[in-house]
Formats: sequence, structure tokens, C-alpha cells
Amino acid sequence: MSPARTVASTLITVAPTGAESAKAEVPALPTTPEELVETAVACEQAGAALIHIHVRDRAHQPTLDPVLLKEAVDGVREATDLVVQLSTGGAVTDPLDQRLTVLDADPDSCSLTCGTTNFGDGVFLNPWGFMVELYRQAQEREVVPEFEIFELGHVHALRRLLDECGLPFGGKVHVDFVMGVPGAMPGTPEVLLAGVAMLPAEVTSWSATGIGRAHLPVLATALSAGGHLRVGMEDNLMYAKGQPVSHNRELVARAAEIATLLQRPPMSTTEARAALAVKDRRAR
Ligand code: KMH
Ligand code: ZN
Repeated sequence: MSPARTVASTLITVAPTGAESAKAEVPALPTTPEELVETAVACEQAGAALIHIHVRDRAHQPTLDPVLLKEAVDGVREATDLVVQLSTGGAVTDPLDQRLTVLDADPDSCSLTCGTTNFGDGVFLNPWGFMVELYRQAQEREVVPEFEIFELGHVHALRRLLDECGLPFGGKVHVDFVMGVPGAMPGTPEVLLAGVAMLPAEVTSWSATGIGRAHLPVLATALSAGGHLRVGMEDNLMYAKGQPVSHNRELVARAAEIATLLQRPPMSTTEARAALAVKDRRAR
């Protein structure tokens, strides 16, 4: 991995929705197609270059409905230059076979979680056979995976995946540490630095996000250690103590400001596309 000092800019990913929060409890959560596109446009303007999308149905419930997934990908792609990443994690209740249909919506990128993990009161299942099948699909369809790490052992599973299945489409290997999920690895500097130290040599970039209270400590550690950032209401609903997030743009703008102060300004979408080696699927 490159030492911190060689990373000149910051890839900011926004994860605006997730599958866990209820619209009734969090009205600012973007759940309709219109809210998703409006959020994407605002977050791109604020400094995001990649969007990690979970889709909701008309009742604001998490869904893997192929029509709605395609509508979301097309809508964001038409309105922005953001790298469009679909979640293949979905909700903890989503069956594995349905999660394997996500790439039919033709995203630029997809999440690929590198193992099973505790997830609050539930279990987020990612058995080895599922990881391999999803990875092979991504390679065949020229979709760039983002390898999600919820536990330190997942870094070792990524090593195994690269050994057995080779490099992703485009040859870049981008990892995202998701830290502070209840029951999984904590969002502390020590654990993030341990994870970074374990990364396979093939990894070309990494980002990190902290859930809830871990949001800012993980952000600060990632920037200091040469990593990139993921922010958004999937991971954090509070801007500050007593101040709920009112729009995902706020989290992106704060991340961009801190990154700029640390001389690591936000990456443009063009730079992000090159850094991740995504295939250009935009209409010309
Ligand atoms: N919603 C979590 C169960 C991903 O997007 O790939 C899984 C998740 C990871 O959010
Ligand atoms: Zn997600």
C-alpha cells in the first residue's frame, strides 16, 4: 500500500440511505427515486464522487426489485457523473440468491462484503460461495467491486479471494472499512490501522466509515492514514450532539472541508473513475 503522503486527494463516497433506518422515524432519509436523484446531485456538488445506493420501494421499505434498482441507477447516472455503486448487501433479511441479481441493473460498481458478520441483533451473511459467485459475476460483467470489511478477518478473506479468483475488472482493488456496527469490529484508530497494515499488496486504495459515534473518529483516522472517506445517512444520522442530519449533503460538505484542510481535497468524479478503473457506461 502507498504511504499516506502519496495520496493527494480524497475520494468521498456518500451512502445516503441504507436498509436499516425507517422513513417514518427519519423523514430526511432519501427513499423515493426523486429524493435519491436530488441527493445525488447535491452530494456531487458538495464533493462526493461515488454513491453507494440501497433502493427503497414505494412504501419506503428496502427492496431488491430489479425494476426499481435499474430506475435508481439510470436516474443517478443521467443526473450526475458520480460513480454509481449498488449495494449487494441489501438488508440482513434479503436472501442470497436475490442479492446475486443486483448486477442485472448494470451499475459501475458493487459492494462485496468479505465475510459474514454480526450486524446488530442480526447476522449479515456472506458465505465463501456467495462471495466467489458475486466476484465472478462482477468480473464477467465488468463491474468494479468495492470490498467491504466489517471484521479484521475479512481482510484475510479478501487475500483468499484475490488468490483464488484474480484481480477485479480494471485491475484496481478498492477496499472500504465499515467500522462500529454493533457486534462487529469497533471504530477505533487502533483497529483501523491494524486493518490497513493487513491489506494485500494488490490493494490500490481504501476508504473507511464509522457507524454512529464512530463517524468522526474514523474519518479523522482515515484521512491521517492516507485513506478515503465514506459518509452518509446509511452510517450516521447525527451531525453533532443533539443535531440530526437534515440532508446527506451536510455530511459530504463537512468531509470535504476537513479533507481540504488536511491538504487532501475531494477527488473529482473524473479522478475517481480513473482511480477505480470503472467502465464508462454514461450515454454520450
Ligand atoms: N445493510 C447491511 C446488512 C452493503 O451495502 O453491501 C449490509 C450493507 C452492506 O449495507
Ligand atoms: Zn450499504
